[in-house]
Amino acid sequence: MSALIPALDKQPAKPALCFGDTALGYPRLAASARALAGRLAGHGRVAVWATPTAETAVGVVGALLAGVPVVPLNPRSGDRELAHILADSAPSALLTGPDDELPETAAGLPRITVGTEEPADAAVPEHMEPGQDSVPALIVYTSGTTGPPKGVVLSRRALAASLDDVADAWQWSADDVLVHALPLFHVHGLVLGVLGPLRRGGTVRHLGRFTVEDVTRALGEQGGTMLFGVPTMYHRLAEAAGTDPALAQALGGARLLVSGSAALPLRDHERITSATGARVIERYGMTETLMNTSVRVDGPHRPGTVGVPLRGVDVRLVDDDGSRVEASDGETVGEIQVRGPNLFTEYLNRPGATADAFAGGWFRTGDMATRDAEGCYRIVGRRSTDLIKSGGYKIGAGEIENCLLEYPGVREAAVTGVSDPDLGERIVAWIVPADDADRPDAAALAEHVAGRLAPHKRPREVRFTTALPRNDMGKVMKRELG
Ligand code: MCA
Ligand code: AMP
Repeated sequence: MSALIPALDKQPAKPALCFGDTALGYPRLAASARALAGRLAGHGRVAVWATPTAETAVGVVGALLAGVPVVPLNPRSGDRELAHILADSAPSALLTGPDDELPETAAGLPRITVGTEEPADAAVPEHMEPGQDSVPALIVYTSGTTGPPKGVVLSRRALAASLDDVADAWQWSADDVLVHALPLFHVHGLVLGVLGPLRRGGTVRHLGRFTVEDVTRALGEQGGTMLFGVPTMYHRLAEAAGTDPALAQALGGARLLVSGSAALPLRDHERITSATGARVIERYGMTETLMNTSVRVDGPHRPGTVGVPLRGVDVRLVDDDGSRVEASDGETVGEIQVRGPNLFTEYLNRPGATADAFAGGWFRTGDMATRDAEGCYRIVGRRSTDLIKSGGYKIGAGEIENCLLEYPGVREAAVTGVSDPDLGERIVAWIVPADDADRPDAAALAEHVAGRLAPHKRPREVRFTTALPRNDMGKVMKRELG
């Protein structure tokens, strides 16, 4: 019996995974994942080329069955980012689909092609899923304020606890068909969006890429019951819903619309509700903590808040001098700190960073919030201006600044997140050119960052200046930019 995904053994008669025209039932998912698990014996850690495909999902499930930790890779990672993640996590093989083309940086790794065609009755080895819940399951890379991304080690226990907590808050059941178009190299799309439905014994329908038309079809004629998305996606749905009756009907008919990864502006909440009658609920999570709070299906509807702590998660607010904020007045701001079985184990290879992230057993999220009389949390900002959330992706300013500084003709660089109606924040690069009469080309700077790090980390705007505002210590005062 699979402890993480019991439906692999029970095999309910329904699709488990739908990606475009590919649909896998539970018997075929189980057979394909077990066949892969058999091939993974002896591997210490593997990476997966996390395209939005059934192969990625089967690859992750197979590795979980084998007890082999998986590192999901963004297939659009630039050479520098990919080289860093591969060197840091040192996988012994790379799981790919049959047709994936790999860049040179990844081409040296032994490749294991994942199949999804294993016949349901194939004689494949029984899985070897480990018993201990503390065994690492996933290592997900996430950006920090400075330096390259860190690998967040997530145990089997953390995945199971968090998925069961949100199921409790959302009354998520085997009857739900989850629709989404999220990337599979982050927690939102992979853990909530793929392992979530599989743990419930339900169905996931992945759209490959986000379009309003595909959301309409998937929630409408294809019978989806839940939608997960980042605020940028809900913003685009809100823009369209007022003039698109089919979309409004599809959204209005869904059992649950859930937004997360960044704040959904009140205006988008209101536009969706007025066009469709449906309400979007927000939940708050982080790669290191998985899910912490959510508006509950059976609780008060509080748009603009991220709801109440999930069952099993301790949440507190702490002020600047480290004392606990006791007020539940909707006004007093403190840093959100979290404790519970949902937390990560460590940052891979970084004991110092792991120790720094905790205060007396509580994980310091860096998110600032208030709590109201009903216990609902409202996120009001972040401790650091060096963390940017754009399109739901967390992006570290320092990493982009270092990359920009390598570009010929750049003397100084600072990166900020500027409010943007579609992306939440858009990345702006402030550049002091070495020669103001011969400025580097803005599009070439964006291309440089996209190619070295990742396309979503590229500056959407470049502003040239003759000097950056600095304090007496020489630190750039980012709040003065813009
Ligand atoms: C553009 N493109 C480029 C360049 N410019 N490619 C290379 N070089 C360039 N200079 C390509 C892009 O790759 C993309 O290709 C297309 O052009 C459009 O890119 P872009 O404008 O960046 O996309 P977008 O339209 O802005 O994307 C919006 C989005 C996306 C779909 C909402 O931001 C997204 O998927 N966000 C999800 C983030 C997420 O899952 N976060 C979870 C982490 P193409 O057109 O082929 O795609 S947070 C988390 O996990 C925690 C636990 C939580 O709480 O959830
Ligand atoms: P990541 O490190 O990519 O997992 O992003 C985690 C961060 O996303 C959190 O620390 C928050 O800043 C932000 N976040 C996630 N969900 C929400 C939400 N519903 N509202 C506001 N911010 C959110």
